[in-house]
Amino acid sequence: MNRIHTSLEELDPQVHAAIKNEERRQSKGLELIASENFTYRAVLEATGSVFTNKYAEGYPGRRYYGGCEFVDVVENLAIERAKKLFGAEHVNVQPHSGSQANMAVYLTVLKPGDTVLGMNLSHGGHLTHGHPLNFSGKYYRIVPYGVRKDSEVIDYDELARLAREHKPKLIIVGASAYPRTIDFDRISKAAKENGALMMVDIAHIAGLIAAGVHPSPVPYAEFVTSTTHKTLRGPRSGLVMCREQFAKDLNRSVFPEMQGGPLVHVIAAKAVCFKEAATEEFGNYIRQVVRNAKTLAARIASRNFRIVSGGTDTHLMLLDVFSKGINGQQAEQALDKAGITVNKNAIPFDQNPPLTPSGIRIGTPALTTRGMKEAEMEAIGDWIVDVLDHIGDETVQKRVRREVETLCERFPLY
Ligand code: DSN
Repeated sequence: MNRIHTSLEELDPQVHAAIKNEERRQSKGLELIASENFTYRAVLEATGSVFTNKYAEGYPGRRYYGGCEFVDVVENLAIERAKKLFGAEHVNVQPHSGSQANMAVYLTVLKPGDTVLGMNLSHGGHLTHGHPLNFSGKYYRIVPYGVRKDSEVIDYDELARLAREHKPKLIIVGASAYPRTIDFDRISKAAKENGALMMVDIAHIAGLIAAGVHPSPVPYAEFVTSTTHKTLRGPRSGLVMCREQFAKDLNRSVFPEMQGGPLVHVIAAKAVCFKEAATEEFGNYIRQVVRNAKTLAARIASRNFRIVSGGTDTHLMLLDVFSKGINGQQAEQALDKAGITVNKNAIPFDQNPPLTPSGIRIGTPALTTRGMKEAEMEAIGDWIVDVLDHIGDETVQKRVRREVETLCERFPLY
């Protein structure tokens, strides 16, 4: 028998078992990592489709390989749907990830050594917005901006001052651990006054923007980048939107400058997720994500935990666990034992190192996909505090784990 017809279970029992175990882990635990979600079965089907076999360097209608007629169908669908969803003039759906979406923009408008303003990673920014160990921090001169110490909200005045002082070529906006609405209008004024271009990375809040729950940066920024697997609930991937005037240069930066063949199976899945994100049902989902986050934050705060910036406007919150004498790593590990998955995270002006930071980040997109609502968030808030208030107490962890598993049985995955 031709080995390509053999099932995964038979062909590779070890990989098959790991996938089955991961299915079990995902369904029996509470997934509160703010950047994760449970995607559609349809997206899993598309990413597991025969498009994985296809090379398609180039763009629709202009490929370097034959046999691309159906590739063009899915890429055009993805482009047109994303344009409509976000009101963008031009979209490139080929970046394999959010990092590559950002790199494509930098390659389009920057030269090595150019000055860029980006949000400090320790204030909620992202690795690819200029961290010294990332390509963005190595090839460009990064001037970091951050949040105010008193409010823990972006210091827009300081950002404008830095723009005046450094005259950056590009201002990068967007964050991976920032719970408040971002004022794109205000930042775009600072950009325009100082001759800077603006790029907004909406990876975390793309679903909120698609649903109209967070203001859109598209009217303000020359470039908008995103991932598609967080609040958008699609496949693990990226995209770039830009003004028409940059379209040709951006396309050239993605291919051939940065990538070779696109992942067509993932582009097909992106098309599916953009279609769904335009529906009323998705809007209802996102509104529930935000209600859930607000409820969870309020419940945790009511039990004397400090929430960074006092709460959330979005799908995520940062919890200052160091104010209770524990670090983020201890908190992450204790919650893990209780079946609750979060990630340790720096908080603004953190006094502790990145591997043992002062906070944890908690988000509601995945549990909301499972159908959980305010009542479940209140119970989960109590369990989180019970575990953290009794750090290292295995009896509490085991009790919470049992309650978590009972709750998960009521909200089956797939
Ligand atoms: N690693 C992602 C997150 O967790 O926010 C961002 O790339």
